[in-house]
Amino acid sequence: MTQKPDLLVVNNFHEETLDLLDEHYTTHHLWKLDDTNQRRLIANLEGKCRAAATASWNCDPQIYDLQSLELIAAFGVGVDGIDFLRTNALGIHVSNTPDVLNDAVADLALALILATTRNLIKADQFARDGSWQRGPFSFGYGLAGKTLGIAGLGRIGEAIAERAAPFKLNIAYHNRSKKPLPYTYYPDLLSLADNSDILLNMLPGGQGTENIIDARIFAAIGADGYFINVGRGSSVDEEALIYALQSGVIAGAGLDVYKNEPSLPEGLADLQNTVLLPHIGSATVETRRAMGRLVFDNLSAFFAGKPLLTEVSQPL
Ligand code: NAP
Ligand code: 8YV
Repeated sequence: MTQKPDLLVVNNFHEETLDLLDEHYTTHHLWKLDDTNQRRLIANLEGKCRAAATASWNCDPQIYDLQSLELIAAFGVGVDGIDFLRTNALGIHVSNTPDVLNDAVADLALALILATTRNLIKADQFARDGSWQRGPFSFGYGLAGKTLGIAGLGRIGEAIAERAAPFKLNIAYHNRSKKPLPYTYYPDLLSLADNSDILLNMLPGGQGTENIIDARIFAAIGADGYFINVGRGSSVDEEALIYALQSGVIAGAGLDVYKNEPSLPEGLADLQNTVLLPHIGSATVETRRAMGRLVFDNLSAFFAGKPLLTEVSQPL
């Protein structure tokens, strides 16, 4: 019987996928060990372990000490957890899980837009706790004829735009480059915010987008406007967001992502004009399974000496 290849499992990103990896590889679970044993494991794997599997947005930097590492197979599309300065310098390949999660994340984005503009979470509470007996629930805002501005019209952004059109929303977007699509393009984020009733962030995280959504953007969204974030919390100046929500600079916000997950910024949870979700964009049984399968397939391709299915190249 041939020996199963060694695989470093960095964190507990998806139980079902970890079981699959345990079956096919000699797995070494870094996340199960204390600091001393983690360092020991990395040293012991030197020369014999060529691949690691990790969550894409969160990766233990100790793995870069493993000089025999050639592949990081990441679970997730947003690779802001990977240090590309180091992978590029060390010649480590990186794969991620694009496309298989577009539908789930786009569905969630639409759900969040509706929940926020129609105040659905509070309405549910209102019906349950008897408040309804004392009078009707407050009005929400409609979508027909409004403009949804998408910051980051990529794979997921396009899936959101397709879903938004049947709600009679006009679509506008900002990317660094214009696409041959029938949506209104704004070459800068401020103009997009200025011309949107709802601004939705679908940008990747990382240095290029850090704090890009700041007080100026909230002022441009305006007092009748909403901010929705399904991209990354790192793109948002959260202090400015909280101030904008407290002082009526914007009407409300629906958020799936935050800067310091799983913590929320102080004061956010007290605000009634928000819908707050715990980073569940891709969290369906089917999607997480498909993401895990893609991690597995990238590893299989690597160990078979074939090209990776979904390699990320991140020029710096
Ligand atoms: P994608 O296809 O790469 O789309 C990203 C878009 O953003 C591209 O169209 C790109 O266009 C634009 N962009 C990138 N950097 C920019 C910048 N500095 N300024 C302006 N536009 C910029 O990625 P995707 O698959 O749609 O995923 C997008 C992100 O969603 C991920 O990176 C991840 O952070 C987040 N995400 C969140 C969840 C969740 O659970 N909430 C789930 C999955 C993904 P240009 O290159 O033309 O600028
Ligand atoms: C996470 C995501 O990967 O794909 C991304 O970029 O943000 C999510 O799908 C998910 O939370 C699994 O860790």
